[in-house]
Amino acid sequence: MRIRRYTGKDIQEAMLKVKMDLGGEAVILNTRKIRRKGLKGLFSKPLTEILAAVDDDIGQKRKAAETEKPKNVNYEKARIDLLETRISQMESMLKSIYNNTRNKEEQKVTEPLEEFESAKTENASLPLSNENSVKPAENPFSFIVKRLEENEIEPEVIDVLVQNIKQYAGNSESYNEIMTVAEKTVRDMLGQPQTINLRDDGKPTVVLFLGPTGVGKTTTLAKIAAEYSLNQNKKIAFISADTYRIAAVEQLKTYAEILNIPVSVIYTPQEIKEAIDCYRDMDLILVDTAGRSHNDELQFAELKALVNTAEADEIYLLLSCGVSRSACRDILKHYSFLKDFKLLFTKFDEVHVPGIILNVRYATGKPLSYITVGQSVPDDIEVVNVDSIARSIL
Ligand SMILES: Nc1nc2c(ncn2[C@@H]2O[C@H](COP(=O)(O)OP(=O)(O)OP(=O)(O)O)[C@@H](O)[C@H]2O)c(=O)[nH]1
Ligand SMILES: [Mg+2]
Repeated sequence: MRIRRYTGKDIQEAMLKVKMDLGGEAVILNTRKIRRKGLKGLFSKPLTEILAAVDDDIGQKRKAAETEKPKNVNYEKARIDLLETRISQMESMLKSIYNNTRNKEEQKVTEPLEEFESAKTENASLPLSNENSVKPAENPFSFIVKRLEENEIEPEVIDVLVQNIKQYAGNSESYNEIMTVAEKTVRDMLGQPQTINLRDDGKPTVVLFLGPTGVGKTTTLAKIAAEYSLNQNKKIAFISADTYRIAAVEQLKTYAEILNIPVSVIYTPQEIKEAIDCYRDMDLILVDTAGRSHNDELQFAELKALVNTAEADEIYLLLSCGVSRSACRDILKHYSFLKDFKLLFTKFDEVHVPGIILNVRYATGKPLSYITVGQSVPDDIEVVNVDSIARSIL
């Protein structure tokens, strides 16, 4: 048995060295992170060390074979082996993701009661001990209510959910069945997310971003612009209606420059029509608005005038996931003058509970859309994943 240590900047590099030296038959005895010696080590990333062994017989045969082969062929072979291993790992990962998604899709298309029935049959085929092993000691409804409360769901929403779950679950006493129904009920309440619906009559789609100060309007607009211009090859223009602060216009102009998107700045609500008209050859016009305090009546009146004059195709109301329930109720009251809008939640990365999403969705009945998960433009934005939110709420 030959035992050797190999180091690399990561596990892949160290494994490549093991394979090159000992071959595919090598056994990994241990892996650990180590630091380089001396001062340098304190400031650099740790290395990965692998302790590997190979049977002497195999080692001898390999040595003999090696002398017959040129060194670089050997190196290439090891690289190919490693790549093959990685590809097969990726294949099995993709397969399991595909199977999971397919199962969820199949669940999604079934009606509540049908799904409940199918959950019943699925669970019936499970060994009895399996169901018992996941069944908590407490009543499933107490558990559900506790989870909803922990996620800061409004009491009124909890009542509605529990009523619906009871209705769909009938007289079932099975924990698994009730939880399946509960998840489906929360998913139904969240509804399907809707993203920007581009017009198909050759005219640009005008989208307005509204929301409290600092919620992330400008950053989110830049993320969406990047997606549509870089990935979907759409022609985009920005309009900044945020003239309260010079810095705000500059912020948008910086994104516009990076993305090579034209910007115009308007100073009164009446100018918006003209600005939209200038961009009639574009696919998408994104309008950034000033973060106005909803407690400032004058500023808010101007915002209402802007909304009325713009006649935008879509309006996104941005809300930070970190806002308290009472502040959120107050914000929604002020924006209740909006008729049609979609809900866009920001700063999801800063919270631990997604309750606000369900609360606001219930209170407004408006569709969910995107969710932002960090400060990075353009990466930190996603379409709301209703399944994962429902799962995490329960
Ligand atoms: N952690 C986190 N920070 C975010 C997110 N989105 C935006 N921010 C940060 O929030 C701050 C305000 O973002 P802006 O885009 O300027 O917000 P705004 O709504 O345009 O602000 P006003 O124009 O002043 O009303 C910036 O520091 C952003 O980087 C997010 O999803 N997560
Ligand atoms: Mg802004």
